[in-house]
Amino acid sequence: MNEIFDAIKEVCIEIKNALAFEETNYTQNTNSTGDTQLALDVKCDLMIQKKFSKLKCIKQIISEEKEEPMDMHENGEYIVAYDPLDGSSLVDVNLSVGSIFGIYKSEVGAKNLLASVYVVFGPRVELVIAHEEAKLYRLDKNEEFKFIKTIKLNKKGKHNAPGGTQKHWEKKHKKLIDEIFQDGYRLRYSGGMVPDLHQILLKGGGLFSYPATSDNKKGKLRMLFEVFPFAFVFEKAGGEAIDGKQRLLELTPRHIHDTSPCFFGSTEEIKRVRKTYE
Ligand code: AFP
Repeated sequence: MNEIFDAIKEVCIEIKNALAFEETNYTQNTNSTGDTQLALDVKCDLMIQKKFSKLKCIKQIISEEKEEPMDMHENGEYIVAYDPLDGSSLVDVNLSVGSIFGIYKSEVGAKNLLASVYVVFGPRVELVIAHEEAKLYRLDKNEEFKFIKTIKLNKKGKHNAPGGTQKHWEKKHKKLIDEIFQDGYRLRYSGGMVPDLHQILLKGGGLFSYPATSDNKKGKLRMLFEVFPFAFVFEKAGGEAIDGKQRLLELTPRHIHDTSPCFFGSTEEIKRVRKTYE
């Protein structure tokens, strides 16, 4: 597994450089969930594919930017599902974006998730590896990742990141979010899942939500590439991650690009979500 972590550390330096200088033009193509692909999305996907193709321990890769899984090494024991550049639509407005990886044993599925990694490309490049614990690393001037700290969430936070188009929210969801703001929580939502969740993790807690909406009954965020890896991080950091009722890491996608409503937070906030959605 460490060689996969090392490969991710290497490739995200290439992605950092591509983000700084590459054009942000769109291609003619759309990915499996209908997003028009940026040339950068495709470029980052190919960088990761090339890097993982050299690791004999990887049996298969599944990318948000690819229609189907791609076989790598027959005797490999791991499947890596990844979102090469999450929040890519924010690059041309110079906001933080990220990459997300889920490392699965033998076959994909929440119960086979062994570890997850996400990278934040912001003023600094930071990387979180969740295995036994959730650990934060930061890229230093020698382009090496230095360990910073083990991430531990408080029982209750003060930040609220409410996703989804508000006019399509269910009434009960709007009531939940309004009450949380009434209790003095601050709005922290950039439209990039990686920096938004990173802020809640590093600031000790709060709530990120992307619910089912009237225009998106199954939510927007993808289980294998986005939802499961972050659910793993939040649980390792002492928080919780649910779909409103059930632990996200108990869900089983029927298709590799399936999405799910999702709520990530510290325990007090998730308790409020459960009460709303019971
Ligand atoms: P893009 O990758 O298309 O920029 O979408 C980003 C994202 O998948 C996730 O990072 C955000 O939390 C969410 O979508 C933002 O969705 P809304 O634009 O509907 O708020």
